[in-house]
Amino acid sequence: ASHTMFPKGFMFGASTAAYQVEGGWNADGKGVSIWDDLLHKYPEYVVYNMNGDVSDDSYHFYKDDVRVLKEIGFQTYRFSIAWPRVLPDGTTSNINQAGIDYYMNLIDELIANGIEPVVALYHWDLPVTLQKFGGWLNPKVVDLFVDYADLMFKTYGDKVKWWITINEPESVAGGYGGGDAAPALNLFGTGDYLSGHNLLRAHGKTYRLYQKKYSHFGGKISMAFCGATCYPASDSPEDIAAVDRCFQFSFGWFAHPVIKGDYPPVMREYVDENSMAEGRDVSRLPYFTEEEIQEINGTVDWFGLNYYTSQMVKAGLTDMDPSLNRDSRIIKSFNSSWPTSGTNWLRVVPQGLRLIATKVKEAYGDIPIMVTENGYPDHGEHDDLRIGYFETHLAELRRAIYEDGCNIFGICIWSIIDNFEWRNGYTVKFGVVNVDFNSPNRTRTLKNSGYWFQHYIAMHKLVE
Ligand code: GCO
Repeated sequence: ASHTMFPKGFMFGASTAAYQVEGGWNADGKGVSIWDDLLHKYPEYVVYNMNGDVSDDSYHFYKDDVRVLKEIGFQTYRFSIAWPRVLPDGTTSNINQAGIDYYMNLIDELIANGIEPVVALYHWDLPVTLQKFGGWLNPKVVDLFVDYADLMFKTYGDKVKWWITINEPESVAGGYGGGDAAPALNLFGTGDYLSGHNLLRAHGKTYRLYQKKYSHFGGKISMAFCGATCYPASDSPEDIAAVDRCFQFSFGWFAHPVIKGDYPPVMREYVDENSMAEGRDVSRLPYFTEEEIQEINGTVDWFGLNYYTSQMVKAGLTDMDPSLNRDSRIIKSFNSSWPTSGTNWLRVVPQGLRLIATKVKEAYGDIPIMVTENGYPDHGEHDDLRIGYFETHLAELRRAIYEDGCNIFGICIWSIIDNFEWRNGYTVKFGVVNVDFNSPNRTRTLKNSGYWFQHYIAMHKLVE
């Protein structure tokens, strides 16, 4: 077979997240999320005081989303459920039927159009009622998440076969440790590890619950992992070791526990050592009990991989921002030859996608991989650069499949429509479909990249 095509059965899809597209922030009984709360209290957190109150208004125009997905030919759609839309105060004692209906209608509309749903339970919008007692810092949230997941599996489990518990746990933890996300807490080196610990517990318990109560549905569960894809700044053994730490402190932080039962040894060693040097009695990186290890070990059926860009790394502490690399002792930069994009954190490095797929295989074996995010940001004009981005990344993906034997069965690009890009608001656009934010019904129209995908996917359907 020619390797200009993907293997038969390979799935092409697109992604969104509730807060980024839905709007309807208080419609029909929805509760307030930590993103609603943060941006209502501190509008200046986002450029031009933008927020997700209305956004693409997918809450009202989800049929238009399905229409463009279908027009392009996407076979899967990855979206997230807003926890406070279905459970306004975060607990199952108060169910918002309008919210339940919204996702049921969306799922039914997708299935009626031959598009398979891939559903994330948590893409960062915690009910603010739970943040009031610490949010993910509080182990009680673990059980509330499991109750929420239980209701979602019960309600949608006969229709949804692909589940993601947590999207980018590292980014969620960042929200507690100085990262760019709600609840925007600055507990670097403590809040991040503790919230991450509870995310892992929540994931493990949710997986076991599904096994016990819902395995007859035959669904498959994962997380969408993110992290840094790193190239060594030099051939020195120190920089080569830094590349491994770069992987273990990002992807490994969450993937290692759910696949091997505990944190990566190098992360344990470095954080323990620093904690001791700080005169602490116990490590800032919490420990799992033996029982928790049993529960968490082996709880992903597939590997959700988010990839956008890569980094150059070298070993060392920096005095620019000591907090950021205090534990991992790596210094990141971009290779100056990598093309820039419409946002400062993303350089175009297609070969990094192949590299990270092979790293995942090397670290975790033959687990099936779906690329759950990959995309190119611009300011709305240079959409041909987006086409180039996808063309080269998809070529690297085929190399990973055919030349490196990686078990990659699909991709969901980011994103189907332009949407609320967190602190960049609506100024940075990732959609293959344009949204007219001045029109009341948020008119969606395909960009060049949308038409390009339409052709690309149609060609692929010829594969036998
Ligand atoms: C995520 C993402 C998306 C972003 C995308 C582009 O899952 O990480 O943050 O929500 O919009 O990655 O930045």
